[in-house]
Amino acid sequence: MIQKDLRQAAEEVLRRNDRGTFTAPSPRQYPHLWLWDAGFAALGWAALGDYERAYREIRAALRGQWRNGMLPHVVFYDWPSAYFPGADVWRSDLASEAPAELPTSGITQPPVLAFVVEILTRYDPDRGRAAAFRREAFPALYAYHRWLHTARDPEGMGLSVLVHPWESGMDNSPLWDAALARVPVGDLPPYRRADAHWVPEEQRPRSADYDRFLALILHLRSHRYGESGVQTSSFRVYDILFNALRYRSEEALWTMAAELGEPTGEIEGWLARGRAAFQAYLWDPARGFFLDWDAVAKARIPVIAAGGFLALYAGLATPEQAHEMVARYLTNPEAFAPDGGTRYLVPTVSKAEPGWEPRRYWRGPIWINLNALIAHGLRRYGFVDLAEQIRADTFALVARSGFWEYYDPRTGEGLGIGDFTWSAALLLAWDL
Ligand code: 9YW
Repeated sequence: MIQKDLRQAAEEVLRRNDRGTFTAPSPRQYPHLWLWDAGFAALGWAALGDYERAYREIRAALRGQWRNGMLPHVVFYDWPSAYFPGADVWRSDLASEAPAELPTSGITQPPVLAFVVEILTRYDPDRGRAAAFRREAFPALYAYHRWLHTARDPEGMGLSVLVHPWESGMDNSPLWDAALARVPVGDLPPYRRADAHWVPEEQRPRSADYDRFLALILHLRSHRYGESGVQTSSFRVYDILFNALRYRSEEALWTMAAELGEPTGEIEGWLARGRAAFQAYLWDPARGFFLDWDAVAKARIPVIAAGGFLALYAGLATPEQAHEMVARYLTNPEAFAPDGGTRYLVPTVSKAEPGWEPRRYWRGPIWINLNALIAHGLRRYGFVDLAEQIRADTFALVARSGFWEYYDPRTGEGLGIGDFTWSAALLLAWDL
């Protein structure tokens, strides 16, 4: 159970960040709709009992859908703003598939919406409303997953390829260092980042990263966000977190399809191929961990990052693999576990990685969305005490510092932007 004062504080964050149609991840730093943030925010609204508001959040995300099925990672409600790169950089109007009236980005983000919708409609006490919302959301979710399996599986891997680090949700993770280093920067137009205005620079991605983030957008834009841009992108990776969440969402899609009397055969094919691909390409027997795959280098990415544990969330690890990952890494003080230097679970990246930086964004700090998903996965495999330790650590971080974007695993200090939506939403929805 969540303490009353924490619950109230979390509710206040959601209400402050509520823009009516959508919930800004942070009104100053991220003033538009982000795809996976919208999923987590919807869970928060549901935990407050406001299912109407939760469904409105999902509708706002789905309104950004492209005609080819893609759900963009940013929908630019409330544009213009100081956010960089804004709608004027993305120029979704260049793509014939994009919605005409609503500017969006041209890439996607981790596919959480289908499992979020399944959870919302499972708990909604108004069964008629829940059934109607499933019926309403299902076609868009299905089209999105079909896009993930076609446009985003050009090699027939059974996995979806990412063509921008932002699609992973973990922008500057050390996972991408080698792949990003190969991205040609060329002549970039001059640009001004807005992010470092609100947050100390040492906690944000470096400017060399932003140059490459922008160069990748310009490449995809020059192909009008079509499939030729995906196939020729100098950054192409198969990520565990993304594909595990895709799998979990497709289990949810299957459940919804079965209940709605829709065909389930195609989804069963996706699930079977996804499960096989995790074992064939992503499990690294020597390291005893799931590793991302670099499609340009044609090699596994030898970085131990917390996203690997999401294979447990999706039930994609064998019991033996789960035990090995936990024993070798999660409970190992040289990797993720507290060692006196760090005091909380789960740093985003193993401390043994040369790229580990405990205060810099996705390179080491603790993120509450990953903690919530990892704890769920651990419970699924019977690691109940460890799941409880992550819950206790997460609640302690918030009680100590408030609802920050991320936290220093050594001190518990809040980092990035404050009053961050998903930190509040997932505390409320921890048990959903
Ligand atoms: C950006 C909104 C987003 C998150 C991402 C996170 C960050 C930066 O903020 O992205 O400018 O898009 O990395 O996961 O969805 O909270």
